[in-house]
Amino acid sequence: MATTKVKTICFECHSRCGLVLEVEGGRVTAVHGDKDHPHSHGYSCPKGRACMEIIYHPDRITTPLIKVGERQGTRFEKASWDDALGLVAERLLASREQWGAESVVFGSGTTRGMAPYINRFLALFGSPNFMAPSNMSGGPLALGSATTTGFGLVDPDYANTRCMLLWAHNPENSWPGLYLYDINQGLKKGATLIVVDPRGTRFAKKADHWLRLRPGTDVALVLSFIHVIIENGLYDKAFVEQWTSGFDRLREYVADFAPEKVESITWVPAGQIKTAATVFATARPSVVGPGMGGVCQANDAFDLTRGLTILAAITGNLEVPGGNLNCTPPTRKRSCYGSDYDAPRNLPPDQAAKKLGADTYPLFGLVPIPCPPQAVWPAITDGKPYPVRALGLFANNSVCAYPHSARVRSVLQRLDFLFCVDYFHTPTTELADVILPPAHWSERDDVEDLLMKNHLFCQPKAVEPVPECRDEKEILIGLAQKMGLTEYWKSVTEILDYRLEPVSMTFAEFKKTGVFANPVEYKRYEKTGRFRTPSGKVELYAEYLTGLGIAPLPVFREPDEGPVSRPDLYREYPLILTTGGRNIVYYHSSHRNIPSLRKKAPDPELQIHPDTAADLGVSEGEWVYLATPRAKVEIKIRLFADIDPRVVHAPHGFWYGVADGWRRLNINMVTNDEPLCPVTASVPIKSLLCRLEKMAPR
Ligand SMILES: Nc1nc2c(c(=O)[nH]1)N[C@H]1C(S)=C(S)[C@@H](COP(=O)(O)OP(=O)(O)OC[C@H]3O[C@@H](n4cnc5c(=O)[nH]c(N)nc54)[C@H](O)[C@@H]3O)O[C@H]1N2
Ligand SMILES: Nc1nc2c(c(=O)[nH]1)N[C@H]1C(S)=C(S)[C@@H](COP(=O)(O)OP(=O)(O)OC[C@H]3O[C@@H](n4cnc5c(=O)[nH]c(N)nc54)[C@H](O)[C@@H]3O)O[C@H]1N2
Ligand code: SF4
Ligand SMILES: [Mo]
Repeated sequence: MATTKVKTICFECHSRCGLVLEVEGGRVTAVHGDKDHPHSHGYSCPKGRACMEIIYHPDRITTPLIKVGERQGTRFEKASWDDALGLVAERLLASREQWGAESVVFGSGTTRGMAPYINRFLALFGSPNFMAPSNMSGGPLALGSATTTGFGLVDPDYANTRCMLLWAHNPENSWPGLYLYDINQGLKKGATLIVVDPRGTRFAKKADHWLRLRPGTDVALVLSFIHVIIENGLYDKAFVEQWTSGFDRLREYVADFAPEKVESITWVPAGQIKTAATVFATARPSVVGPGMGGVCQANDAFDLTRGLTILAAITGNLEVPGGNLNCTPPTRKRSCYGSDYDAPRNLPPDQAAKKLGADTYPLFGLVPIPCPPQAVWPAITDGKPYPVRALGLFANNSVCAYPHSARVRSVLQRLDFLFCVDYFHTPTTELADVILPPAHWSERDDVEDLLMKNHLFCQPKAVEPVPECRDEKEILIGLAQKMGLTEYWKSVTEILDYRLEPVSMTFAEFKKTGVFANPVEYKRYEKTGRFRTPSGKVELYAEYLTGLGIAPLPVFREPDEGPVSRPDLYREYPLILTTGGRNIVYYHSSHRNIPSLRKKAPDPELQIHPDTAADLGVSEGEWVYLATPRAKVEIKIRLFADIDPRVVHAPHGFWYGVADGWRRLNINMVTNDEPLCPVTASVPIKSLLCRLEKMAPR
């Protein structure tokens, strides 16, 4: 049989490597890395290589399903697309009729590129409410850096740097296709590596300087870096003078964060703080590489991301080769999170103002960032600030992904109507009234530009969808038609041509080249004469934020559930718990049902120092209960010497294959969803308290 090869973009994770799929008889038969891809350079990981197991999985949902019998039950019957979409349309329209358009929320997990299509739909329907976990992912980073410099700190130029500072970031597991090649280039050329991480990841262990901090104390540490740099006159004086505002206020403020004092807060020896800060400031160009887990999952996430941005700024590393670049996707307003589609921006002001979260978190009303799930829950349970009665979830396992799972599950049960779009059954789809089966990324045409530096990629489908799965864009088109949203796009081609308009290409034309890049611009502020901030300068002291009730300088806040804030609780729960360090074989709660991947990491494993394990009388491979004030879960002991004896780490996303797995194995049963970061709604899932309890032998 003839084999064809299709170059496309993988979407098993956000790295979006270039892959070449071999196709035979209409099926994907082999997968290779694409050597020509400008980021991944031929790399592929086990998840991407396992995509055939996903596409042709015996459990894949391949027809629409409608719940029958008890609403709290789990019985579904196969339905036609016409009937399923008809039912969804009817229920959404009924909700709008009774409670207003804002009572309907569409949500997505890591969005899988769906944000534009969902937002446009919502705008035409009349709801400002697109929900996503940006508040525990890239959102705080975007907000903290954009309020300081006018752009996100998301484009580190690792390949050309002399010093890389990986802060709460383990790109080897989390973003290999996007960053690994560049990092290795930089390291080969002799760049110094600094890693700030409570765990000895492979990168931490090979770093020149590994700062093993107490989880959740990052803001104190970054303020101490800034202290050392200012105190010793190591900042870029010309840049600070010309391009920043509020330097004197910053200098005065950080005087209080001497390394000796910060050592007692962060557990990082003062000498190490001084050395790392000095190396970072003097190596130049240096680059800050912020993670999205560690820096975006804390009660002071906004302050941390601001602090990191200030660090890059005062050392003269903004928009310079080897520093933190300011890349713009070629499609600009029509990029993945572009303002073109943003539902609130396309609604009348009074309707836009209803965006959930905007009243509590003022910045959310100003920028195209999704509603935090934690702002949606009270609307479902208590009708606050108004009732939300219907929810549609695209690529999101809310019950397992979001903190405090028991609460999330009971919130979802309170809805009048829930529909889910997912490849597989999950503890979330179980609660749905309707389940719709989406096409896999290899089965759908799309364009990719979220966090793709200055690139835009074509993702042509390699094969037709497994019958009767459907491209989610077509699902939305079908739904729009049923609901009379006549202004919605009419075909996938029309959608993709629309997105490509800014680069003057049609999708058919783009397929021939596959990649489009804008040239990287350096020091754009010199050409325009300003940073895109209210003062036109880098806001070291952001006076304008005080008007929104936000502190003008980054404030360190102790983790609310930690040894310092809650000594009482610490006596009962004497271990600090951090969660969700990425594993290369899994994407969040996905992939546990893929045999080749599960084999590599079959169980949730608690990383714990051998001395602590010995003290507690637990040993390698033993199953124990991990308890927090909320609940307890089952987890397997994995001795791990490269962690402070007072800290443990638990992975997230386990549930599959065990009866009641969402309750028994899922770490989010024990995490908390309050109190949140008051500016970004970030959730504190990287620093909590826990204890271990012995289990009767199995
Ligand atoms: N404790 C703890 N919890 C965390 C984190 C942590 O660090 N610690 N991290 C958080 C973060 S940063 C995030 S972003 C969230 C992510 O949370 P989610 O995005 O909800 O997580 P996933 O498990 O990747 O995806 C959910 C579902 O999407 C389905 N899916 C995959 N691809 C597609 C597709 O193309 N279309 C459709 N319709 N479905 C698809 C999968 O089958 C899966 O069931 O988790 C958060 N949860
Ligand atoms: N394979 C795989 N890749 C993924 C994902 C996945 O689920 N699987 N998820 C994707 C998503 S949505 C996201 S948001 C990114 C996240 O990407 P990253 O932020 O790079 O990933 P994490 O592993 O969550 O966190 C990075 C490191 O932070 C450390 N850390 C934990 N607590 C703290 C702390 O308090 N302070 C500091 N400084 N460090 C801490 C952890 O030990 C970990 O090694 O990954 C993306 N890539
Ligand atoms: S790292 Fe793996 S899953 Fe992620 S895009 Fe690359 S091949 Fe796909
Ligand atoms: Mo994320």
